[in-house]
Amino acid sequence: LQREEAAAVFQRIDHVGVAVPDLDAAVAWYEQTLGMRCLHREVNQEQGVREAMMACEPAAGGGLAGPGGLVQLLAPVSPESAVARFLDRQGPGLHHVAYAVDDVEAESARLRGLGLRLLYESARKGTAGSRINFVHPKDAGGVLVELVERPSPAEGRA
Ligand code: V0V
Ligand code: CO
Repeated sequence: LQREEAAAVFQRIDHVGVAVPDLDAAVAWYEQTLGMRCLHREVNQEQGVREAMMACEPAAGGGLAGPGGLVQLLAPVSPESAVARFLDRQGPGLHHVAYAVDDVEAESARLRGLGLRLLYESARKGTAGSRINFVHPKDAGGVLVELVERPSPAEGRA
């Protein structure tokens, strides 16, 4: 793998995921204590989460890709969800790092070709119309790595 090639596909950090037991309490804490803003809330049944996207500063243009970066607060929707298991095992805290890529299927295939385990055969629905897949934390230095393909502006903002 060429370093230039890897740098070209992992474009930037899209967001950092944080597991929390109580979403409303966490949103209030990030707003009131850290001065961050909640840009978006969503329930994703397939991923088993209620989530909130918090921005470090008012995003230029109001989009989800604010220049100050995003923290995704994740609370479980059921005791069987991945985030519930995480909270049971290690308590609240850093859960994943998500990187923006142009083409989540192509990037998943490239990483699979290097022998990394991708969690899904094909990308699934993520926040705000994005397509997502994950690299297993055991194949990524102990970090759950998310790949995010944002919808093009034309199809986005559903
Ligand atoms: C588990 N492990 C982790 C981890 N979760 N290590 C780092 N970060 C995490 N988040 C470790 C765990 O401590 C074990 O280590 C090992 O991996 C295997 O654990 P396991 O018993 O198989 O753990 P499970 O059953 O909890 O499964 C882990 C995976 C699961 C990653 C496979 O959490 C999963 O399917 N995640 C993908 C879906 C997800 O996380 N959705 C929520 C975000 P030892 O003890 O063996 O050393 S949704 C989202 O981000 C959205 C919607 C979005 O951004 O748009
Ligand atoms: Co995420």
